[in-house]
Amino acid sequence: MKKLDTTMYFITDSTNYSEEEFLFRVEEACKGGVTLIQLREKERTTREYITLAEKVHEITKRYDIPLIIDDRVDVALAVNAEGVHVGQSDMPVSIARQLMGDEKIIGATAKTVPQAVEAYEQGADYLGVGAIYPTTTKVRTVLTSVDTLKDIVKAVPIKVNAIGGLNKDNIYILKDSGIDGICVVSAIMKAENPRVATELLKEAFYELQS
Ligand code: TZP
Ligand code: MG
Repeated sequence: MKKLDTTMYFITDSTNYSEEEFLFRVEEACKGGVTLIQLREKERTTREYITLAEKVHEITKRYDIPLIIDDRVDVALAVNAEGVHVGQSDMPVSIARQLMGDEKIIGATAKTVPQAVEAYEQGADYLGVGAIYPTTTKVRTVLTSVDTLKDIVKAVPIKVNAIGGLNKDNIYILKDSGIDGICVVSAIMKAENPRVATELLKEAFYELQS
């Protein structure tokens, strides 16, 4: 696996966009400097998921940004994506690791220290922890406190990203939390200009880390 950079992790949501507009936005985010991209599709058939993933992968490869597929190891393998992300009700990390091999990136969702430790022990490369703030993105989640986030950072040696309702104006609460990066959907996906939004968000995160 190439060195994993989770600093500015963009998770997509194609809902409400034409394919053309969606792919344009993904490419603009690439130009803005996202370091990792997750294709997250909840409504599509397997065939549709694969077709879209191939198109997104064509873009991300041009920018040398690893593509992570949400939930579906089969889709990740089918398009030779760089990794997969599994939640608590998806395939266990240990099985995903067996199927994907050692070279691929495996991410997991964790909301508690025991979940984080389990995912790490089973072979996860990074964790997404949240939701830190309430979110407008369609997801079944509960809020995770910044204290729990900090405990998770201390409990595992892998990368830990915060997620949920994050934008450039509210990430200040993550200062000194020890996280490696942030995951965002709306802050980039729904931005008037996804490229500029990515640049500003990245700048805000670097400022936070300094
Ligand atoms: N998991 C926890 S919150 C969330 C996911 C997938 C959605 C985050 O979306 P947004 O738009 O950045 O709040
Ligand atoms: Mg999932």
